[in-house]
Amino acid sequence: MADGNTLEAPAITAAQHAEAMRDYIREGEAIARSLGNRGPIRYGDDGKLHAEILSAYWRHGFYVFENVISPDELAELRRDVDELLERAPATPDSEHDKHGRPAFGRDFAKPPFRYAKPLSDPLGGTTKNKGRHPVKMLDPTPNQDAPVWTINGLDGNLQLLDSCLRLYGHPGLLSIAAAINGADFVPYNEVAFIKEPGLGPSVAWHQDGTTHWDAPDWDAGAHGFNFMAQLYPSTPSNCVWTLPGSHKLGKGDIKRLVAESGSERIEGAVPMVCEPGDVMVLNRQAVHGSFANTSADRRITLNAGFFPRHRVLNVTTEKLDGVTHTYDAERIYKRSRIIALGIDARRQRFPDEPSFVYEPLAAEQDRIVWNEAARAELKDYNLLDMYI
Ligand SMILES: O=C(O)CCC(=O)C(=O)O
Repeated sequence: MADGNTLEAPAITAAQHAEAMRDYIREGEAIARSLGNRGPIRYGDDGKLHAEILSAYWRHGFYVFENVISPDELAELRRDVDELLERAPATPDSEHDKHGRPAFGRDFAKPPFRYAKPLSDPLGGTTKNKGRHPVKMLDPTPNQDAPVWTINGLDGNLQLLDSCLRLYGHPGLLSIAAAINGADFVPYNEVAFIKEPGLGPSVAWHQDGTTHWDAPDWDAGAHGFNFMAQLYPSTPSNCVWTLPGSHKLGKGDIKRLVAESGSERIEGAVPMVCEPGDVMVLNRQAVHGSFANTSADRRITLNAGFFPRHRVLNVTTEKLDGVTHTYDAERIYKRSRIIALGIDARRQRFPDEPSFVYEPLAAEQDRIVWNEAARAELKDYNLLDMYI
């Protein structure tokens, strides 16, 4: 450790990086599988999310819900994401996709595609994202045939792909959001993390929350949670790792954790391994991150995040890009309508599935219809994203 922000590390190859991860992966995966925080969505006699699930979530800060997405829905999501990626600008500033056609998404207010250098760490040890990623991760040298850029994320999933909007209205997932954050839960953003084999960059260790750490009524759920829906195997080499229980301990000292561990491989952290179609819930206060993907396996994760309403109502703060916003009731109402749109989009596609009742908008749900006019309104909805 030279200055506390960077690891003193000589350039290493992707193969050496994978080798360095071997023991860490074996130990971490064994712990992860022994925690008792994975299984299908289950309900108690009261019709609410089973108390055992909630208790395991609050104990560890994450839970893996297995087999949430059916094989057909999963195939649709994968196909849609693949088609979208084919249409992405060939480089961050290009007007054309890699096939020479006009690229998709140049007309959105926020670029829908995020790019990074293969196996790099774009955030660690920088002041980006309000400086919440204090330590730089190892950035192995990519193989010689690697492209200059890799797409490592999407922003505003719900306006990019109808299949994402339909998944957003999933009754099981929304019932989990209500169980964790309360029936008046509030959405904040929907993004995707893409880690292509041999290319996917790291996401340096961090805690998501940026506002409520010193609040007198701070608690283990103060900054909400993220759903992370897995389209491909989420393996110890490509997945998000977390330090179980760290969501309960307040603002952690990541520099110290890395220093004490002697490397970026924080001791006690576990990989949140999932099968395709699983959806995990991760507390935004948990220490978490992902390593450069030097494995042969692709990971694509669809994130959708939610806050408890009372934690965001009338908060004025900077988003990660440094711009200040106030989240008043009007802003929350507009942003929450997207949940009702997702519920209707799903109802149209799966008419036999009981729909979720989103309490804040239950009286209006019948009038919130997914159609071409709603699609036009959805455009640039992510300008209303919120962040605490
Ligand atoms: O998916 C990943 O690699 C990182 C996800 C993450 O850090 C987040 O959602 O905050």
